[in-house]
Amino acid sequence: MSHEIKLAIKVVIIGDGAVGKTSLCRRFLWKTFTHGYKQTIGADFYVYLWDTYLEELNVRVDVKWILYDLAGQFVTFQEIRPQFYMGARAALVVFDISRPETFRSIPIWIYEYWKNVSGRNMIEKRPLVLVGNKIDLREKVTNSVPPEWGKSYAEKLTKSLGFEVPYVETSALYGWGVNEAFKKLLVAVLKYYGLMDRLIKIVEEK
Ligand code: G3D
Ligand code: MG
Repeated sequence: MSHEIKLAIKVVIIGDGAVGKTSLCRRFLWKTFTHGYKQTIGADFYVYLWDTYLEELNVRVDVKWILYDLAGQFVTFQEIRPQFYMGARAALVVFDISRPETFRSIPIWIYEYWKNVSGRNMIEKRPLVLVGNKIDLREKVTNSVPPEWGKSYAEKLTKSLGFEVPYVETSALYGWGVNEAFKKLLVAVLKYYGLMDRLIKIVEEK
């Protein structure tokens, strides 16, 4: 018999403009979703119910994803930035493998996420998944970011943080790796907040 847990997770999708944040959300949300566009807060906001199965634990997880997707107006957005991040349990930090400068911005985005997430003006190092998007363009550009760069940066973060930061490559265009990115994000959240241990206990007790 499998077990079921339910949880709601607020996630921020961050990274430079045009790396594919909105496309990744849309690709992930293909089944059922509600979409409320809030121009005044400079972000798109989606709620998506995702019923998934974690093979390792024989557990069904019923997730309510609350996705905050930063819209284009970078400058206008500066003042309300803290509200966007506040309370996020995790982040998808996205770059475009066909534009190396978007990879170099990653530390700035991570810092901004950690700085604003607690709402108490202090750094709180919460979980994230690093996403290299647009891998369908890898053969088409000359100076693409190789997979090793993404992997090695995620490994560096993992070592310094003491919790795993996965690296996933995606193509929002073709749907490659998108579900995997969200599954890794889910496991990262379960591990970081101690829910994985509780789940293992529940499964073992049965
Ligand atoms: P953003 O939300 O991060 O700003 P968008 O990015 O999702 O709006 O995407 C920016 C552009 O990149 C769009 O181009 C989109 O179609 C394209 N794009 C997003 N993901 C992929 C991908 O995986 N592969 C490729 N080849 N293109 C992608 P347009 O020209 O449609 O505005
Ligand atoms: Mg967008």
